[in-house]
Amino acid sequence: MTTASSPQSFDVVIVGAGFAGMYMQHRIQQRGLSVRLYEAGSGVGGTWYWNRYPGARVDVESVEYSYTFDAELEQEWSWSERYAAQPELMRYANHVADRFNLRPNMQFNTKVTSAVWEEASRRWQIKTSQGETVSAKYCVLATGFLSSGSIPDFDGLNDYQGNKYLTSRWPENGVDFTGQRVAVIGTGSSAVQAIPIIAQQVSQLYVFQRTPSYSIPLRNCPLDREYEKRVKAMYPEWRRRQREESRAGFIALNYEPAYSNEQSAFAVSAEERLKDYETRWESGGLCYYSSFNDLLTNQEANETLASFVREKTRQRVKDPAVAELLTSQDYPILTKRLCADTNYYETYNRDNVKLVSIKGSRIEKLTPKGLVVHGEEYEVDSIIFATGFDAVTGAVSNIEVRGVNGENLQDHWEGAPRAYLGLMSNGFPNLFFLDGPCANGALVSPMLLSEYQVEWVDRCLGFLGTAPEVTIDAKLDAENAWMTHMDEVGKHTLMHMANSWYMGANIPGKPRALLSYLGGLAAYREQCRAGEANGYQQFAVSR
Ligand code: NA7
Repeated sequence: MTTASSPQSFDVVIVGAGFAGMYMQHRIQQRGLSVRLYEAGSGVGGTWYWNRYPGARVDVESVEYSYTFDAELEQEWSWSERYAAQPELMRYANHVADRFNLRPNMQFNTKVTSAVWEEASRRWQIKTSQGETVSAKYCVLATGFLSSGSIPDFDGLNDYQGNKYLTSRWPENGVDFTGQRVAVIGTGSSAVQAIPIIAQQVSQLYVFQRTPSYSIPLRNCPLDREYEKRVKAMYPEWRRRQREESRAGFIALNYEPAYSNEQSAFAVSAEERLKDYETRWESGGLCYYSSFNDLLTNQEANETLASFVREKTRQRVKDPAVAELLTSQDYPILTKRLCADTNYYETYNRDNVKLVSIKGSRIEKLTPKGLVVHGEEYEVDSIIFATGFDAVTGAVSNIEVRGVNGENLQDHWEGAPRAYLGLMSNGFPNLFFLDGPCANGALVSPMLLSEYQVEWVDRCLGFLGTAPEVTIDAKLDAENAWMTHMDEVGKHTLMHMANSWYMGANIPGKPRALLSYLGGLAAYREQCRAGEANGYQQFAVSR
């Protein structure tokens, strides 16, 4: 019974109403357990709720980037475009929340500020920004790996008197840049999507590029209804292929690949290789992730694709000097997130767009009127920070999480996050991560990964049963072995050659460490299956 002095109690508290948190909640509700989901935003959708910048859209085909767990949902929902834009993804998230009756157990505009394990009750004591304390037998952190937006600590940041916008916290009612002089800092996925649209409104756009991305044309279009019919008829088989055969959790359905992660780039002739790259270029999007199997492990193989993409890029840009800046990548392709764009490079052919390279240099300072680079001041009405995220660990580190003996999760993660299968950290019983560190969020479609993890956690709760004091904790040995395996797999890739968010290298002071498992979805599923086999022997279960 809850009294004025005892906290409200739930079987499960979930943090985050993105796609992972929503599905987790659905499974918990189906299990008949009590659940409360806390969400900082005022609605569902997670990353799509916050990232409303112009041009925001998914770059995995929508028929693949959607829930797979409910056949009726799959059949009834119809996407309007090959790659849905943010508003449509929000409609989908809201549809799911209503269809599965999730809202009554959700509390919006509420951040979880701390989660502290109480040994005596074997429960999590959870505090929120609304001043509540609740208790939960299980806590699931579905906080997302790209949710803690980052603005670098530029000199003079607060001196600037114009408008400041962060792509990942875009104003709900949009922004009209008509006639303005605007600066965009950053050229990652968000900037690559936003720049072509913003350029059409502004009088002058300055893009400040530190590291050029590699970008492939997205080739978005209205969703062909015949194609949709074909997909819907074949969904069970295609979903199986996504889960069991793909490395990345998507198979680029539109493109029936000749080579699908099964052979080296050098197992075919140069002509055949080029033909594959050309076909994928025409198909668009991220389908290079399912190309040859050594692109991420062999620098020479990687260069065959990188040089192909650089050459294609040069053809899109009229001014050779600008093209040179846009193709001066000094890291292997795919070791930073590949971008997929609509007219990104062509935008630099406009008279009102200027690319300013700060490679090897930096933004010196912000002034009341603009920003200074190479000693030159650029006066602007607005600055857009497309500067990325404190990825993977950022959102979790904003919560004070204390486990057994009061150990702080951040101390346990000092140097690098640690989590067995990316699901649980030793010393933090009954606490699960979804789409968190040490799983393969970096290179696997988050939709597929989080669905799999949710189902894993759900099965685990079924195994544990309903005894009130039951606990589960990843054994330290298992966690250590997983970290060793993760490093082993990562070591054989080229990932360490780029300063990416995959490596925590985009945030000054963040320890440089591989944050994701790079073994591919099928291998990850296999490891997770092994982790639950034999009665969860890699876990300490106490009843
Ligand atoms: P990204 O991909 O991390 O891009 C951030 C961009 O901001 C990138 O070009 C950075 O350059 C740039 N940046 C960051 N800090 C600075 C400073 N101090 N000065 C200049 N430029 C800076 O974030 P996005 O939001 O675009 O995309 C994130 C993910 O969302 C993406 O991977 C997809 O999974 C979807 P850098 O490359 O670090 O030199």
